[in-house]
Amino acid sequence: MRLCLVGDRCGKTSLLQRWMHPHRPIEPESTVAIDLKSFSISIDKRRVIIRAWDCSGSNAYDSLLDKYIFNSSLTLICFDLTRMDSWIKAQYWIKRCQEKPFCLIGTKLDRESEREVKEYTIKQHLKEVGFVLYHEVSAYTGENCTDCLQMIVRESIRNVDVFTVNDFQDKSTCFVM
Ligand SMILES: Nc1nc2c(ncn2[C@@H]2O[C@H](COP(=O)(O)OP(=O)(O)OP(=O)(O)O)[C@@H](O)[C@H]2O)c(=O)[nH]1
Ligand SMILES: [Mg+2]
Repeated sequence: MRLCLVGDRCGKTSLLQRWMHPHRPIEPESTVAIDLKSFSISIDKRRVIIRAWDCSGSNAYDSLLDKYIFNSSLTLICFDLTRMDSWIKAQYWIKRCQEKPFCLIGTKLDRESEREVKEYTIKQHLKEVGFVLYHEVSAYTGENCTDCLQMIVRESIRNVDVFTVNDFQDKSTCFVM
């Protein structure tokens, strides 16, 4: 399954680190251009391989990202719940990704007291653009991270073909392309 993470400097790499290594401390470094990360998740007795394009939040790379978005099963549009400018950038990505499936993710839920983007504002906007998946997570505490990933994978499995690779002894192994 191919994911593409976009959004400004809001915690995309940290979220991926949390998904890949649930028990390790987060050690993010600002991403230069685009990183490819691969990991797997067990879901409904299947092993799903995930390949994630982790895109830099710097505006300098925005023009390069169309082909990664186009070639992904799902784009994860991320934004920082504690910064209004991050939400404005997310709205830009929502407009740009409207032709493809996407999911919206609000980060830094652990800083709820500093929240600038109200849930009501987000939901109103989502109503205007039609139904999209929306999650709020904290990579720091791990809150909602696993649930969010499971829902993303389940939703993608419903939308794309699933191939069982016959070469594998374990017939429960599935690759979602
Ligand atoms: N409080 C809090 N801070 C976070 C969380 N996730 C990330 N951060 C902080 O947010 C900053 C950016 O994190 P990154 O994971 O590098 O963000 P990014 O979106 O990958 O950034 P770029 O690669 O530059 O686009 C770092 O200082 C992180 O420590 C979180 O869940 N809670
Ligand atoms: Mg990054």
